[in-house]
Amino acid sequence: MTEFRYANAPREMEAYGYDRVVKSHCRMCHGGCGMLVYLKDGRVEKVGGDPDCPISHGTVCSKGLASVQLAYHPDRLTHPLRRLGPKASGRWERISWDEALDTIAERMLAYREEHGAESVVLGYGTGRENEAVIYRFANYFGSPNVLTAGHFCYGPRIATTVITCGSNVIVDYDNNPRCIMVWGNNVTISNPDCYKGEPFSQALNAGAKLIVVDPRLTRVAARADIWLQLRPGTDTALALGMANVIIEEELYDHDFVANQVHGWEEFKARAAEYPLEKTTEITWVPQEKIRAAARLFATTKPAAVQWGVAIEQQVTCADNNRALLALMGITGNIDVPGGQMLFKQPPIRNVSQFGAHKALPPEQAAKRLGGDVFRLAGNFGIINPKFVWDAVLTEQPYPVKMLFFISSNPLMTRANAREVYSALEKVDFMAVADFFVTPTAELADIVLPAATWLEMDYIGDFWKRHGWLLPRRKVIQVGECRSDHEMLNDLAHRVGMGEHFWDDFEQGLDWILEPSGITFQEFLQMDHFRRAVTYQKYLVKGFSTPTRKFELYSTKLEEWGYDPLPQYREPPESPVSRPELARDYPYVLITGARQPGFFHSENRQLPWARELHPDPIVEIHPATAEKEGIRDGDWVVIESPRGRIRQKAKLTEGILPQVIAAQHAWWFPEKRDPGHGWDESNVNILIDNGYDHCDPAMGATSIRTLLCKVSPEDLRDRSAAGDWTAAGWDRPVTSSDLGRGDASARAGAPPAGVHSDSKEGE
Ligand SMILES: Nc1nc2c(c(=O)[nH]1)N[C@H]1C(S)=C(S)[C@@H](COP(=O)(O)OP(=O)(O)OC[C@H]3O[C@@H](n4cnc5c(=O)[nH]c(N)nc54)[C@H](O)[C@@H]3O)O[C@H]1N2
Ligand SMILES: Nc1nc2c(c(=O)[nH]1)N[C@H]1C(S)=C(S)[C@@H](COP(=O)(O)OP(=O)(O)OC[C@H]3O[C@@H](n4cnc5c(=O)[nH]c(N)nc54)[C@H](O)[C@@H]3O)O[C@H]1N2
Ligand code: SF4
Ligand SMILES: [Mo]
Repeated sequence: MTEFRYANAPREMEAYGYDRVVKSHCRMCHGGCGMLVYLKDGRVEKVGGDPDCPISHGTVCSKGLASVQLAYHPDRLTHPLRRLGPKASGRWERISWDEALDTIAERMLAYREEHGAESVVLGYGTGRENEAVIYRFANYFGSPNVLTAGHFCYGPRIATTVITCGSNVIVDYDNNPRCIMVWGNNVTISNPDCYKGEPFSQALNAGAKLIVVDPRLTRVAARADIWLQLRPGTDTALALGMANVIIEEELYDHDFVANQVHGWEEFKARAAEYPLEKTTEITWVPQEKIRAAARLFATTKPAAVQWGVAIEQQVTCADNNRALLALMGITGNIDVPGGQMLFKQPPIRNVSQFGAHKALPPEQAAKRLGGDVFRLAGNFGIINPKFVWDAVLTEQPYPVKMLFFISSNPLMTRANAREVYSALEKVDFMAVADFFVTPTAELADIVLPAATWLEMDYIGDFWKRHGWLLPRRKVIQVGECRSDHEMLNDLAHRVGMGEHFWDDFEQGLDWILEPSGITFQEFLQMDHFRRAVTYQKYLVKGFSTPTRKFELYSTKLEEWGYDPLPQYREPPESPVSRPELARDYPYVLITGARQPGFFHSENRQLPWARELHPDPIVEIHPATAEKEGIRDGDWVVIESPRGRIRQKAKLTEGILPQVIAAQHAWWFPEKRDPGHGWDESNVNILIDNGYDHCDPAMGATSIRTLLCKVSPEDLRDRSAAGDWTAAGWDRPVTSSDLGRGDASARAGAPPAGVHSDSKEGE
């Protein structure tokens, strides 16, 4: 195994008695940060940032630092389990890998035989670099149904960029944008997808102007030249209002518009529907601020939009994306240095080739759940989860008999959690691969122990659009844990698909790298690599779209029966669209803003992460709190027409009085009953997942804008609510609840380095 020399490593090894320092690549989130892993007596003692990493430059976040606490957590699954009692009884027995995989294989084959391959649904949540192997498995098996978070996360950015300009657009931080417009993103906390907070912060330090579009005063918003505190869910209107200013004031890039775009006149007419007065009325952002932001963005070159998931989790998901793409395009910032890059993949087999999408027979692809309803999503193989729950619960349009979740906790992370519970409870057979027995896994028949990034060899970041590849190196083995790649490779042989897989998964990694002429073993000798970056490729070949132009007017959306131009639509549940409901539920609820330390439902068991956030927090404006009789730190009840949950109030002037922001994915691993408090503070209980609450093209569920009310928790009321467990109710979580003694003693002290999120104090 390659061991690396970084300036301080030998000194640290000597001073602290480490045996080895190994360079690897973190994956406590979507990945991206180079890590140095310090080992002693075969155990990982600590991890720290790798200063040579071209993406993170030595910085790491609080989740990355807690990797060791995850790997050696006393509650971790270390061998496969089979459920003994009824679902959620918490009774399990240890079984061997052979027994577990044989049982899963037997069930898969039987369901395929009886109900068709489509009755077996594989699922994952957010991107964890196992997607390609999961798709490969499903495609060769013949199931068109891979359930992901892609309907409302990142999938929309991929789908809309592909139809508009051929590929996802990435901010070119290497060439210092002079103006950055952060839209629905909190990059220094979330470090998502292709981005880390560090290069963004460096661009600001180098003098970039900053515009932030966010209903909450984030730390990034606090640094902004202009902060547009919009009404949640009104992004398309705001973007079109800005486009209108840019067009009216002739601030657009005349050359790009004349030569590269399709549908300029139509787009101009659409933008003209959003004069400032109307835009302000819809968005609640003052006219002069919209005008100032439009001018700043259009006149500072190069400029880029750093967009986030908030724009996707709305009914105007696709139109939000397309309106922002229009702003990037008409200001001439596409594929220019310091603007919005269209990167080229390194010469390897990419995720789509590895995923073997062509192997799925067309008659099976045609059976994809909801593929003909949300047609933009359907064309990218993306499913809205409700179709799966419906197919389990009603057997329409056909029965789904088996769910196999590999890295997902849908009970905590999908809208209408009570419906999710019913589906997981009813489904004939369910397997889950995870690090812990989560509330979702408690409903499974078989649970498989997954390996963390410290326990696997892999090609880091190979799905991303920034073009870098970094080796991930296996340094430890914990129990019988196996990577998702290895377990699926093994399972593939057991369901008769061995010819499309490998004797050993390392051969699969060789196959990915083959076009570049190196093997995985040779890759392990390298730090990283990337294809040379080139700009303005469209000047030679045009854009990879049907018209070869940058499509302001989408010919694909038109073909699929949608409005080819972005258009604002009022959220289905807002004070404007539902004034009567708003009398009882007067506040606009946004959910899910990312927290340092946690990754969705993950890390609640890790002491370093939980210490940052012991309790679920809901942000409320002081004036609203006063009106509702709520004090800072009170437990409050948040209610929507679907149900109620409890979180702890944090009063802040950084939010509008009409808006409430609740955290998502909260469960309580320290509660030892099999429910682990999944329905106490789970904001997804409040959220409607009906098809009318989804984007018509992408199927994105509106989870950022709904109506709610808040009130102080009535203690008598609480004991009457039978569905809330009482264990651990009033006392703060303690380290012994989390099994801390064991894990943190082994984890050692945090290493030096910039913790891009842990300073935020949000
Ligand atoms: N209300 C609301 N809900 C949301 C959001 C929101 O903003 N608001 N955000 C949504 C978004 S954007 C997303 S992407 C989804 C995420 O949804 P999920 O991906 O389902 O969320 P996680 O809680 O991260 O669940 C992942 C599970 O996989 C396990 N795991 C982690 N890594 C691995 C691995 O390598 N292998 C295996 N086998 N298991 C692993 C973890 O222990 C965890 O239990 O949540 C969505 N839910
Ligand atoms: N620490 C941590 N990091 C994460 C994750 C995590 O769970 N924890 N999850 C990962 C995943 S899967 C994803 S998708 C990314 C997401 O990362 P981001 O895109 O940064 O997403 P959020 O922090 O959820 O939301 C960003 C901002 O959008 C604002 N917002 C809410 N509603 C609206 C709206 O209607 N319009 C606008 N313009 N803004 C709005 C919120 O106030 C918030 O500050 O983070 C990834 N990284
Ligand atoms: S942002 Fe944090 S969790 Fe994500 S790769 Fe970097 S250190 Fe790891
Ligand atoms: Mo996500």
